[in-house]
Amino acid sequence: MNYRNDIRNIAIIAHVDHGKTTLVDAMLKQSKVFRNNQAVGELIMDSNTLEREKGITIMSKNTAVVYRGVKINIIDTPGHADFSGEVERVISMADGCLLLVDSVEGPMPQTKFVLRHALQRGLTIIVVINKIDRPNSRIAEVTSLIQDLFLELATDMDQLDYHVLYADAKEGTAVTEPGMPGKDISPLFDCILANVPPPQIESGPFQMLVSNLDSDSHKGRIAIGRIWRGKVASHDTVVRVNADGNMDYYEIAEVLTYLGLKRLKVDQAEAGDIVAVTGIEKVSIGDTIASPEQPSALPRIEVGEPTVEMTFGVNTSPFAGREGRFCTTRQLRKRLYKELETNLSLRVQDTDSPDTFLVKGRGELHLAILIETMRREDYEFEVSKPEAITKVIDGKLVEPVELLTIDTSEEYIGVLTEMLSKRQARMVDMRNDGLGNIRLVFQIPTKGLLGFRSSFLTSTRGDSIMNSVFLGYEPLRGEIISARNGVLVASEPGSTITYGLNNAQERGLTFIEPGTLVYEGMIVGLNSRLQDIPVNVCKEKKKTNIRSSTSDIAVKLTPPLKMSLEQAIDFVNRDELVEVTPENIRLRKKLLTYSQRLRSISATRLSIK
Ligand SMILES: Nc1nc2c(ncn2[C@@H]2O[C@H](COP(=O)(O)OP(=O)(O)OP(=O)(O)O)[C@@H](O)[C@H]2O)c(=O)[nH]1
Ligand SMILES: [Mg+2]
Repeated sequence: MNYRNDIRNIAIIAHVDHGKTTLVDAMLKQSKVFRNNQAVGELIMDSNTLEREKGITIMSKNTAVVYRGVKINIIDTPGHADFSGEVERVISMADGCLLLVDSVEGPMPQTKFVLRHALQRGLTIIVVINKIDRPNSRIAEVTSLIQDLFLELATDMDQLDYHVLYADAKEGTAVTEPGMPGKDISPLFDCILANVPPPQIESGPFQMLVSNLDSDSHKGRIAIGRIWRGKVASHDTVVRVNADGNMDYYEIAEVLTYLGLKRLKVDQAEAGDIVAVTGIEKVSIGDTIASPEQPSALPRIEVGEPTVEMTFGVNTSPFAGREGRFCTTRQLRKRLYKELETNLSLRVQDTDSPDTFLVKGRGELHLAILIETMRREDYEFEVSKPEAITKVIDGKLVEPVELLTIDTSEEYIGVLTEMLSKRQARMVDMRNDGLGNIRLVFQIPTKGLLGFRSSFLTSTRGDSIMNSVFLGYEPLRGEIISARNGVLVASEPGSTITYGLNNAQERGLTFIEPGTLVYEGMIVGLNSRLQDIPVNVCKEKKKTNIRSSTSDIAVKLTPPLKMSLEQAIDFVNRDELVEVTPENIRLRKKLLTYSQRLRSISATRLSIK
């Protein structure tokens, strides 16, 4: 075995928001990959529009810096549990990981998930306690909690011998001892060079595993991955081995390596490096690209199973086809199946209805991001309420269960525990830091968590944080009765009028403004009672000849409650749908007319009897 001393490959892993992408900023800025006058901003690697809007990383991405003559390939990963598949997908390119932990929050559920994964793969871990500048940072306590986590998860003794650094990623500094004044990020670079093993390489013909895909309008599809054996140059003939073990031949067009935010064209690249190659039009993640001399496949990338499913269907509302460019079954189907090439933890299935597809993901956010992406690409479609995916293990029907962590204050303990017990949650831990900050930990079936986020945010007035990670499967328990109130349903099509909306506001909250086009069966508000009721929001005030002194005073409407896509998905019940178009997100009943809904209710009652 040989080593490439001129390279280190590291992945940055952590719980959501602990500062991974900010740390990459610091490494990039210090290694002077930008021109002096270049305005680069923050969270440089979060380049996708949705990532910038939401301030979270959704997709793993590669970059590289050179420090003391050594190239450090860096892989930034997302911290949100719904995108765990991204971490599982790229971690195989690395030999070491930087495990970031927020100096206030300490290790969180996703910290444990990613650390377990990295340790199982035998990667060298460097712990970086980040955000040490935060006023209430508790470095000593967090250090000991991390130690406990290693004791629990380590698969061999050597793994307990990890290095710890302390960073203020925002400032771009890292130190080896707490309390030391920070100068720059070089202690982190030095630690990486000294402790992360250089890539081991096998000699022999070329072999690489495709861990990521990109595309370019000129270069076509770009396959990204680590070279495990041999070398590759442009014009080389290679074999692609796909999931079924089938092989086809291609000629490599270009070989590119990473530096800063750029990909540089190189004559050739060798084992140990992370490269991007073009010219292989039909490549998928997990495929092996190898020399025809020895075209053996590397083990494919395994990612965890999806836990939540919902249907995506052709828009069947009376407004269908008005706002989107891609609205047909064929277009919807093609787009969904294309997503599978890069979104490894997603599954798509045809259903009995040719216009509807079952889409399975790792959580509501995972599916919501796909919906939002498609909407921005001009697709129009409808989606159902997300449901937890049950399966059969050893002849028993089981359902996914998650660990839910809530950081809140004392005053909300009562309301939260009551809400959660209705959702079949069981409290497993409660900690008070003595200052009124509480951390509650629950075990909860995924189905209980669906639809919880919006009521959580309203009942804690937005100042609590919730996080959940997949735990495993447990025998299926009974249904959860929906705690949501009924809805206000438009009874007539037309354009909404202040007068009609004002009448609706006497019944509950409304979701739309005057002048909005509605159709019969569209949901326009939330009732203050449990039943759904039809309301005519297009109703005009009757004109009379007699002017009354009071009734003509302009009515003042309460501003409507506008839902985001995620809130809309979280809100709907089984007999409802979310209509998604590039311009609007509408909520509707599946059955549009009042008489259809009445008939369906009496049919259900009859079948219960
Ligand atoms: N005070 C302080 N804030 C920091 C530090 N590092 C990051 N932040 C802030 O923490 C927030 C989250 O930072 P990100 O770098 O996006 O975190 P992340 O781990 O990449 O998040 P995900 O990719 O979504 O999991 C941002 O508002 C940063 O400005 C730090 O050292 N100190
Ligand atoms: Mg990030």
